[in-house]
Amino acid sequence: MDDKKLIFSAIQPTGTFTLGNYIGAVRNWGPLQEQYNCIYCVADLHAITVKQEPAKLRQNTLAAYALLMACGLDPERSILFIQSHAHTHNDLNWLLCCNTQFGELSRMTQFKDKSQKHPDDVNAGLFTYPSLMAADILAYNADLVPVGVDQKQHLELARNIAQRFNQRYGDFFKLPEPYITEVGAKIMSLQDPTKKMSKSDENVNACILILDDKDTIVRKFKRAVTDSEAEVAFREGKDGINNLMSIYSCVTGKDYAAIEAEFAGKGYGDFKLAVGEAVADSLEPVRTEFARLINDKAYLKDCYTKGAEKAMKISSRIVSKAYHKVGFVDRPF
Ligand code: AQP
Repeated sequence: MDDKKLIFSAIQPTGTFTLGNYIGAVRNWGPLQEQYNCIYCVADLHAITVKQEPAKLRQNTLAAYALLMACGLDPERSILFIQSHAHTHNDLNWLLCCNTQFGELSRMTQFKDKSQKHPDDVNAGLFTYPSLMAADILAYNADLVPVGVDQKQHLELARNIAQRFNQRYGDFFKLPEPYITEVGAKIMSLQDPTKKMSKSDENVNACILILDDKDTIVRKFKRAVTDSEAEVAFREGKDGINNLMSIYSCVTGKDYAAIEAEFAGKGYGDFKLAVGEAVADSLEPVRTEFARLINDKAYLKDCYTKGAEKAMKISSRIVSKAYHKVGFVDRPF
């Protein structure tokens, strides 16, 4: 690789991407290919920290891979692969687990949220998720990690783990920096705007899936929870409207003042319709490209095979060095 900075990011195939995943993360990944060396993966290992139906997981993983391409990731310009195809992530995870404290993992908001959501399956993988996430990033010595604001805490932990490893074994890992866009870093649920929009939300009206058709998108926005006022304005206490304004701003490029002026004297109904239509229109090219790609399984396989080969080439060198640092006898093969 040349001297461009290296970007790493990943997304779980726990369902079709939401508008939150798209605005907060994935749609920003394509343009980064211009300036950086980029490595992106479909994080199927992370997905099984919550129960998944095997056939559905396989299907969702391929769909997520095709969706990343439909959202602008080019497998010729980026390394685009499926996480479980690079065993180096798990190899490094063990070293990092042994450099991660129980207390640190217990403080993770995602662990607390997900263990509350799935009280019958608070498994060790869910607990050590941030260590595997650190391994994903450190296996490539990535400089920057584009994520939504909800992942910032995990990234800070990844830096602490890397720092601890470096202190014990000598400088080795780069400390990765988060790369978070200003607007749209956290898109909230349409049904409970105090909660983030999530793929795995059981309420179908809470999230916009990027493959939803236009009618569905418009209908979901019409049902979005707002407040009892009627003024389209961005202010404290108006969580629902603030969320819709942030979404509208992200897809149209208009700032809040322009949006307030556009909807002055109009009701929430007009505003919700405008947001729905703008979102649906902006997602149309993604839907069309996805429909084309998902039917070309041979092409997808060729892309993810080459992606895994490239990912393994970089990460196996770094992970072997980390194994050596820790004091393991070098692998004979
Ligand atoms: N609501 C959101 N707003 C902005 N960014 C978001 N991201 C997720 N939700 C929002 C960003 O999307 C990227 C990929 O996320 P992920 O699939 O790895 O895991 P997640 O954060 O747990 O996403 P979900 O949709 O909530 O999945 P489930 O329901 O399976 O847990 C990350 O960069 C994340 O910041």
